[in-house]
Amino acid sequence: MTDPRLSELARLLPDLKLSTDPGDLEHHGRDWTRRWTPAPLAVAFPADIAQVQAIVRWAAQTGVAIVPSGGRTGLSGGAVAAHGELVLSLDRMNKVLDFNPVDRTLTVQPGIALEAVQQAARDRGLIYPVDFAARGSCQIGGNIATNAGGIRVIRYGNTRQWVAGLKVVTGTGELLDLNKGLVKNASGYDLRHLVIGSEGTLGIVVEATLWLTAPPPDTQVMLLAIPAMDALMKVFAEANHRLRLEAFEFFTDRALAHVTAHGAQKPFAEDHPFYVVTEFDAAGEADALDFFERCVEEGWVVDGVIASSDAQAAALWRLREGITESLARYKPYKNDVSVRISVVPAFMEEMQRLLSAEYPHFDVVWFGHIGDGNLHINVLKPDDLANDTFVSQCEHVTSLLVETLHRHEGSISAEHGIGLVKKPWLGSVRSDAEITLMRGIKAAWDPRNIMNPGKLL
Ligand code: 2HG
Ligand code: ZN
Repeated sequence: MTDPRLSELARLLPDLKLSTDPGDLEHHGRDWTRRWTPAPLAVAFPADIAQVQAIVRWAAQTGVAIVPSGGRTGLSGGAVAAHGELVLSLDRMNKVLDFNPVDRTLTVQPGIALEAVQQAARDRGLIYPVDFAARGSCQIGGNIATNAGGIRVIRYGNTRQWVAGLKVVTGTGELLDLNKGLVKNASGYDLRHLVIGSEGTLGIVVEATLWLTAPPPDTQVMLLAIPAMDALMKVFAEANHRLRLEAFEFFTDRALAHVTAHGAQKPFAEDHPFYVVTEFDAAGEADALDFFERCVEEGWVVDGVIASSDAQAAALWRLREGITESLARYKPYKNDVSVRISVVPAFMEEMQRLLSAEYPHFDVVWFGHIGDGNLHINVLKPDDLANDTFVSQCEHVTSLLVETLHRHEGSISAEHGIGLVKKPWLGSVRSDAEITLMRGIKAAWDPRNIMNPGKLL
């Protein structure tokens, strides 16, 4: 530890695992955005809350910024450490601490993977229903810090809905114990909800109590081929009316081309412009057939398959969940937007028109949680285009998006957060008065500005 600030930290906490190994700095200094060169000062791996508090107090004294670090699967640069920050990894705080069958709560440390939380719930005959493709790598602390959404929001809501209590270390090193698992607690500002979605800028989640729920009855998974954009939301309205939906996800022919080139099985002999994967309670099997027949009669759906085994259901889901990975090698420029559900068709049509007029050479891949009005738009870099030109053209794409979203009263970030990537556009979704209040809140929780500075605000 040649840096005197690190020597001081090592002296204060002789048992703390602290690394300046170049491999660790590289690995823990970045998230899935891959846009910034990682350059943290060091990576700390605290083992308990007391160590987290001591690290934060040391940081407040020395002025070293902290980047809280979970699974770093984020797509907005929220967990990037590119300016000599201390990465505070929660990897070692990854245990289930308690289960209460009466409250139906699971208390966990923040570094536990989402998939392990889901498994712990299943082992106790219940479910933790927030779910998305990064489940194996992302951590619950990061899910809370970003209010993660995913593929079952339509049924269960975002992470926010499942957080019964939170322990948080603020920017002064103070430990807050928020809400303590209460269902009802009308005692003023709910600070728990301020922390959820704050992207590590207010404090570090060091323990979470999560609500669990009963598993749904058996579900069925269906893949539909859809011939035109305006049919998409008609199919959604019909499905939502007739079925008890668990998920309603869409992707385009471009997305399917990438995911099948990456190893997934092509589902239909013919190609179609749009596809929907939907999952719903199996109890409504007859309704599912009625729904399908109606959609076909109306010409909204031209082909479909219903999974007849768990393996087939998994294969259909892979078509949707494998998209991000299948695009990764193109270093896509990602956008994650939302509009009201009813506005989706008008917004998509307008945006498609603008993009094909201005950037006909771009491979633009649309997919996402269309039943929540949440669309992912990935722009892939053409091989023959210089990286700088690509980035500046993509920033222009984002400006087009921002204008179009503004007209349609949407948001520039639906579920991926603001981080570094969308920071220039925060003002397009939040008023000056809101941003002033947000800055005031940040200053109250983190007066030395050491908690993930430069992200979000
Ligand atoms: C998803 O819905 C994730 O699969 C990732 O939010 C989206 O890669 C993306 O743009
Ligand atoms: Zn998503």
